[in-house]
Amino acid sequence: MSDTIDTLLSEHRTFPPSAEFRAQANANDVGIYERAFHNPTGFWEEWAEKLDWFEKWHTTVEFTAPNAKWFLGGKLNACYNCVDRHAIGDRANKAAIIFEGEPGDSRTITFAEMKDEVSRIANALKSLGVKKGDRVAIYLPMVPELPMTMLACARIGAPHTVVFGGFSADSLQERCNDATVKVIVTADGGWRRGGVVQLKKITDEAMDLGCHTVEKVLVLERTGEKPGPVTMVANRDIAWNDLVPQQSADCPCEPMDAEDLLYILYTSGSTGKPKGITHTTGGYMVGVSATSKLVFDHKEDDIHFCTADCGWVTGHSYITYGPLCNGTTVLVYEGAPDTPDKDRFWRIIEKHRATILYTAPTAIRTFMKWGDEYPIRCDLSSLRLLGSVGEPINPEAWMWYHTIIGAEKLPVVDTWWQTETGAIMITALPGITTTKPGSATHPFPGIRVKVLDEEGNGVDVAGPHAVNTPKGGFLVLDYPWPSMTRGIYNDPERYQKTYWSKFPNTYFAGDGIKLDEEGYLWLLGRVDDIMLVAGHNISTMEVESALVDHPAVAEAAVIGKTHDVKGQAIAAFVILRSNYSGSEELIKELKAHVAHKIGAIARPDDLFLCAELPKTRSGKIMRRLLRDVAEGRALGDTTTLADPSVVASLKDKYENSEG
Ligand code: 6R9
Repeated sequence: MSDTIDTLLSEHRTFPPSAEFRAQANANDVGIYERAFHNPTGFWEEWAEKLDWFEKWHTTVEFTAPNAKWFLGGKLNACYNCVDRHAIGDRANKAAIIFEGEPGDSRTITFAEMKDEVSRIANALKSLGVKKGDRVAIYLPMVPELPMTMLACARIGAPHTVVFGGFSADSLQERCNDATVKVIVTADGGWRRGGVVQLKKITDEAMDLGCHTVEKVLVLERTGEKPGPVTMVANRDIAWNDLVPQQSADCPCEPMDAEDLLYILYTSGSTGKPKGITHTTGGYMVGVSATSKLVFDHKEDDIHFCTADCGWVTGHSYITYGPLCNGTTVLVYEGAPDTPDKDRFWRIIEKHRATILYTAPTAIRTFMKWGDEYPIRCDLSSLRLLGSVGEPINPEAWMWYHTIIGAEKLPVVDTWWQTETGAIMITALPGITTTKPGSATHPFPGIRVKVLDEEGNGVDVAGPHAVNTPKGGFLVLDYPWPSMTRGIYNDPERYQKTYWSKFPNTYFAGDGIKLDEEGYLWLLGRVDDIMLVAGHNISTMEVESALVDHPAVAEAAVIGKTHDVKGQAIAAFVILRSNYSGSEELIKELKAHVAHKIGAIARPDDLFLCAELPKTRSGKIMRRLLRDVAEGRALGDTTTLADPSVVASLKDKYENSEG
């Protein structure tokens, strides 16, 4: 990105909160921004007061970039805050987790039952030799035992590292070795699209590759006889059922220092080995509980359905730690959104009367592609708030979410954050913010964002202030916040280099962003993806949104392809909605549509219709691989792809087409 990002698309639709929603909202006074801006430390302290501490902190924050410490001297336990304090009194018999398995089985676990079960798991881990400070890898399907094992680790002060159940033996091995893991908790398998992901078999492969520090493997039974009994290695593998149910339901919560490690979560990054992002206890819990309460407006009877897997940070912060810390019921689903049919999410909402839905743009665009009939035939009347996370949400996807799922009345909060930030950083507050489709709106109270150009000049943004100096550039943060990562596990140099070296004493998020004249923030995607076309910076996001704006288009991915004259030319990969079929005319029409929406400069040179796009396992489009396809190169690293065959067949078809 050379200087600032040209801002080409504009969006004029606005959606103020309804009077009804505003009246009942946890945050409905815009003064919250001003107060937090003038005294961010005081703002976070107020949220810290709502946690249960064994010992109060003496110093709220110490920050010397890149190292922050929060709530120094304070002692608390994350599991105590998520479980024990709700397991007494009125909430004891309230559902903590409502679980829906892919085959259709469901279970409800109350806070009181959860306290007993988490304590048994914690005692089982202790019996396997896990002590405070030891690392535990969790390689489980999305069943209640996954968040419960995370909490059991937190209970005894053993940092966990959750490895997504779709990752390979190599990935599991690499993570176990980097984190010098002592125990792996896994399952025989997990259900996915009617089949079984054989987690124990993959764990065995990882062990054969060499997980040098792993002593024991605890194996939950989930899929049973399918596809057959697992092999248990003597003196290493222990069946969950032979160990956990026999344990005492009494296990004290270890008093942890606010700065003690709570977990490590690996993020892949586009190149290089995965980074072990660390989070500590006090600041992280303050960040996730405050944002859960204000962004999702959690109330006592809410049922929070977050469709992420606990293998991603979203499942850590907005299934396990944030909602449960506030005593909110979470709805957990194990499987795929199209099993047995494409209405599964909507059936789950209908069945369990979910009130809040938090999902990703990739899912929303997939639902748009499948057609409206699936949600329309289900009763979604229990919903009262919708959230989005993971990628920029195109205005048309936002509108579909609002109209079809939200019945044109529910607030939509688009939340920008990262594994590294721990908690939501840029978002609407549903009782305060007038939203614009496609904009994540404003920094959360207490958060200060900067939009900087290449020279380091730019503007500060805190709260919803109207500005008359729109600006495009890099999203950075130079003010500490409680849930920020404490660094890359065992690699402070890489941490400094990756995030803190582009601008002095400033956290570089790696995303492009623009601030419009009304003070709204628009995420433009990863800066590595931004295109330079005939001297103009054009974000992939803007061209993709112009394409998705066309009624025939369900999903689009746009990249800059090397061009002799223009520097880069735009190539677009487009998935049509299910009721459209491709033709030369449609391709021409789509190119013209982009030129009409944005300007001739953004007209794609190539537009290629395809059935699928290469995505990471968490659903983010991998544009780097599309650049390889468009430029006729051998494909780069495809190990983080959900389905490597997608890009291989795309390459094949692309090379045999006119483009
Ligand atoms: C929570 C999560 C972080 C990256 C981030 C950005 C993209 C996430 C977004 C968004 C635009 C949003 N991202 N939320 N982009 N609008 N609302 O996804 O964490 O997996 O670490 O990814 O995701 O590019 O930098 P993580």
